[in-house]
Amino acid sequence: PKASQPYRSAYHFQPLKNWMNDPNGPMYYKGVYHFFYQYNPYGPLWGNMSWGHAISYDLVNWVQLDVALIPNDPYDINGCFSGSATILPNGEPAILYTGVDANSHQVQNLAFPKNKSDPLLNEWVKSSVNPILSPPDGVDPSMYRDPSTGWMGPDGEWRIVIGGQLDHQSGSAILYKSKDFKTWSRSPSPLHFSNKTTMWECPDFYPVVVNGKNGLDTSVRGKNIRHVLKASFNNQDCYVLGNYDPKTDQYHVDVDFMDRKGSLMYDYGRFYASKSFYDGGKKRRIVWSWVNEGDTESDAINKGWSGLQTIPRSIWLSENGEQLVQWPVKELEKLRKQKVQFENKELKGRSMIEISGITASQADVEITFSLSNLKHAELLSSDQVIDPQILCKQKNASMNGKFGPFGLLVLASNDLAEHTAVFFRVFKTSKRYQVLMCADQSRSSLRPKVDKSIYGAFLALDPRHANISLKTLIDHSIVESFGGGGLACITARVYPKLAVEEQAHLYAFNNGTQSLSISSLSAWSMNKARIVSIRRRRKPI
Ligand code: DQQ
Repeated sequence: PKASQPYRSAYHFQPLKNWMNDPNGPMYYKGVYHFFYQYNPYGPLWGNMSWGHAISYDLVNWVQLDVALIPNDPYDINGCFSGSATILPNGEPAILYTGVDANSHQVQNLAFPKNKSDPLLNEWVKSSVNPILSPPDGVDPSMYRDPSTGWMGPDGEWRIVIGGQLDHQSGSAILYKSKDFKTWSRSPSPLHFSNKTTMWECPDFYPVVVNGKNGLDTSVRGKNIRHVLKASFNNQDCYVLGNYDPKTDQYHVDVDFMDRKGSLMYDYGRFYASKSFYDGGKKRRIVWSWVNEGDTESDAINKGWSGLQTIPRSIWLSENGEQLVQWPVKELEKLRKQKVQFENKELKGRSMIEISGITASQADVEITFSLSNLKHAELLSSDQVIDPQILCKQKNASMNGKFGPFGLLVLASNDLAEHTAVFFRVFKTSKRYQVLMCADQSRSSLRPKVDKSIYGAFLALDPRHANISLKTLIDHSIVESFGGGGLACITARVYPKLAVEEQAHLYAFNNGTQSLSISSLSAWSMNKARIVSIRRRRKPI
C-alpha cells in the first residue's frame, strides 16, 4: 500500500488493509458490540470471501480480532458469503451464513462460538451438520443467499428469510421455519416478493414501534408495532413498511417496492447490503452499511484497501409513520474536538461563508436554515412524477434558483475548483411545497476516472412549519449527510486531488436569489477513532 493515504477515513470503520464489503452478523453480546464483515484477507479486491471480525465497547473504537470464518470446507470452499447472527434462548449466539460450495451452489450454514462465555467470541466453529439448507427447486443455485436474523413466532418456532430469485424473475424473501434452529423447512409462500425487481440480496426483517425511537428485538410482538422489510437490489437498499401477522406469516405492505414513486430507500447515495441489529443495552435498533469505492481497481491496488462502513445509525419510524428516520449513534459525539458555532446569520442570495477554525477534511457539521417569504419559491409542475435524482442533475449546485441551491460546500479546494455540494432547493407545487436534497459530486475532484454522480431525494417536511437542517459527516473520502433530522440520507465517496487534509475548506453557501438565515451552525473537528488489530490465534489463516 501507498505511504500517503489521503482517502483513508479517520473515524469510519475499516480494516487495516484489504477488501471489505457487506456488514455481517452485527450483535450486542455480554456488553460487547460485535461486527463481522465480508473480507478478503489477501488483497484489496473482492475474493476469498471470509468473515472479518471486530469488537467495540462504544461503536466508535474497534479492536480487530482473528478472521471468524474462512472458506475451507466443502460447503463454503468458494466463499463464506453474507449472513446474520441470532441470539438463541439459551443465550448462545448463532451465525447463519451462505457458503458457496464446491459446485458453486449457494447453501446455508451454521456456526457457533467455541466458547460462549468469552465475551469476545474470538473463535467460531462451523456446525457438523452443514450445509443446513440447499437451493430448492425453482430457485437458481447461484441466487440463494444471505440468511436474515431469526425471529420466533407465537408457536415457538424460528423464522428466517433468505434472499433469492424465484422463477428467474422475482426478487424474493424466501421464508423458512425451524424448531431447533438447525432443521429448517420452507414455507409454502415467501414472506414477500416482487416481480418488478431482480434478486434480493441481504434481506432484513424487523419490527419498529409506532410513535417512538426505541428499537425492538426481532421477535417482539404486540400492538403499536409495524414491520420493515429491507432488500438490496439495483445498487440500492430499498424498504417497505407493513403489517405482519406472526400467526399466519402474512405480511401486508403499505406501498410496495418500485411503485409509481419508486422505492423508499435507507440512503439515496452510495449505500448497499446494510444490516440492522437490536442493541439491548441501549434499547435501539442500529443499521450498518457497506459504502463501496468510486475510484478504480488500480486505485484500490495502490491504496491497498477498498470499502468503508457507514457510521452505525439508529433507525426508527417517523412520526407520521410513513418512513424510517436515521441518525448516527450518539457515541460518535465523543470524537468531537474544536468547535465553531454561530447563530442567526444572514446568508444573502448568491453568497457564501467560510466555516474556518476546524479540520474541514475530518469534521461533523450541523447547520439549520430558516426561510421566509416562501411564496417566492420556484414552481414545480405537480402533474408529473419527478425523480429527485434527475431533478438534482438538471438543477445542480451551480444552477441558480430562488430558494436554493443552499447548503454546504465540503472538501473544497482553495480556489473552489474542487468541491462537493450538499444542498437543498424549495419548490412550490399547486398543492404544497417540496424540499429537494442533493449531493452533487460533479466538481468533487480534478481527477479523471473517479465517480462524480449527483444524488437526490425529497425531504418529507413542510418548509412553512419546519426549518431545514443538515448534518454532514466529512471523513476524507466519505461524506455522509442527514437532511431534516434524518428524514433523507445521502452518502457519497469523493476523491479530491487538491482538497485533502489541511488543504480542504468548508463553506455554507446560497446560490439562490432569495436571502435566508442560518439559524444555527455548529461544526467540530473530529478525532481519529482507535482501530487496532489483535491476532490471538497463532495458526496462519
Ligand atoms: N455480497 C455477498 C453476498 C451478497 C452480496 C458476497 C451483496 O452474500 O449477496 O460478498 O453485496
